[in-house]
Amino acid sequence: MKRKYLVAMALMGLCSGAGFAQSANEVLKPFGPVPNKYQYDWQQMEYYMFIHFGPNTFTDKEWGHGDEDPKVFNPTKLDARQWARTAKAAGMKAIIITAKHHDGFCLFPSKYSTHTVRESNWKNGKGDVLKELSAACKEYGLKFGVYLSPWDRNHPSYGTPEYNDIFAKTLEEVHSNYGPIFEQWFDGAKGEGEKKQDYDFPKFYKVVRKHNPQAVIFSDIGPDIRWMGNESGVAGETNWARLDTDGFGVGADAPPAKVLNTGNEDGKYWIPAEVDVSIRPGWFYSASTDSKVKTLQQLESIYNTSVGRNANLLLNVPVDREGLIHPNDSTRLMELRRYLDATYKTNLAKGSKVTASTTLDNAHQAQRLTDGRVETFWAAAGKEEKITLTLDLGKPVSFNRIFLQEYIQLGQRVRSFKAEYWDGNAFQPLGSYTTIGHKRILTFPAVTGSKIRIVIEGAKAAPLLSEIGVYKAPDMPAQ
Ligand code: FUL
Repeated sequence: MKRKYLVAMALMGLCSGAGFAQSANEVLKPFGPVPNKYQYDWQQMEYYMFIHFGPNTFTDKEWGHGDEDPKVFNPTKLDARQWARTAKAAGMKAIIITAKHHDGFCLFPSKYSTHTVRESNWKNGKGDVLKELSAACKEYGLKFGVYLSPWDRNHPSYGTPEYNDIFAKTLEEVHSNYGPIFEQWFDGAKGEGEKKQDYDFPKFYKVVRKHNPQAVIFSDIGPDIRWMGNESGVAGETNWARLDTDGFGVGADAPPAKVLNTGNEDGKYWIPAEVDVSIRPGWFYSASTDSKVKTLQQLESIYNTSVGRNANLLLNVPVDREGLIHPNDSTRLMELRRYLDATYKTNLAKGSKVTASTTLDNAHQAQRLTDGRVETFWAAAGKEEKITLTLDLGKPVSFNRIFLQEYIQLGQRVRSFKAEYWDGNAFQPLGSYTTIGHKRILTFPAVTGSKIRIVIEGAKAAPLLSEIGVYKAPDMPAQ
């Protein structure tokens, strides 16, 4: 009896140390926290625009004091359709604008402030930037999002208990008048040594959920999307979409930047990272940075260290004093678009023969990895120690990018893997890597190979991958 039991165990691979087979129910059950529908939809967006605009644009400041004359805000040719057209042509999926930055100035005629577009000369005080931009986004099929800074250096009630009500009402104005809103951005910056104010975030979240239940809420620690700990565009090489937030807060109370950068491997909540970075040295427009717009090389690198590291990219393109996106910025955005299109036009893995050392069942065959659909996936038959996926390209092909995607709807599972290519004689290493998540882009100098091998060396549960792509990025044009 005992012997039979051991034989059966060995047959199932249970004793072998090579891992163990699991039932489909086990493999396909969510592992740890998983994205809700809105977080999942948000993750598919990958790349969208941030716009910083307000009195700072006209005073050449990054942080306005709140005592600026509202009349300084006077764009002469403001055209929100030009912004939306540019974002669309850049391949971005949305625009998030600073409806209210730290100086308190509202880009809409708020009832709860006397420091708004209404007090400016722009359109004789009759203008409303949010109205124009939300309409332009609809026209161009883009989603619309808002940044509102809780820190307010202008509002007289800031620093008193009433301020939380005022801020909640301001949020309500925005969320009830300009929706649908896909993302609410809460800034963690808060003037140290200035007036003290404890923010009532639960109250603010309630307002957002009531009017735009589909909106994802961003702050240092979520609840839906987290900051990734720096403003240079570089998410952690290891990047879990999970975070432990119990006992933490926004700003000074946030987890260390290093933790936000990588997430927590066993974090209790699904809180993926968003990379916010500016195309110029500052967040607001300044003529002094016209010649300092990031290069194509820098932008592609940022794309790889954000979208390519399981994060979404929120790229700031500040509007200038005329109320337009400056040609230097839009030229660069188009260069990046062309470069990415040229890179990802042809998936060299399409049509290749894909095999796996383990496969759960017919419905989850390795061939699914190249069907171009994130909804279908290959599933391993269990959490084995070493799992090999081999792509036979049929002939030697030159490539310098590989991307992989996990089927994140059932959790983030892969913790380490390596990539290799067949040079005709042997498998040669491309590199060793850690997490995958929604998307991982591997970049390396071009190699020529007829096969690619992905070896998953560590997984927290049976790995589920939806896509693998192989590409050749063109040479960077001389800068
Ligand atoms: C920071 C702010 O202080 C900057 O001005 C900018 O808005 C950036 C996106 O977030 O915390």
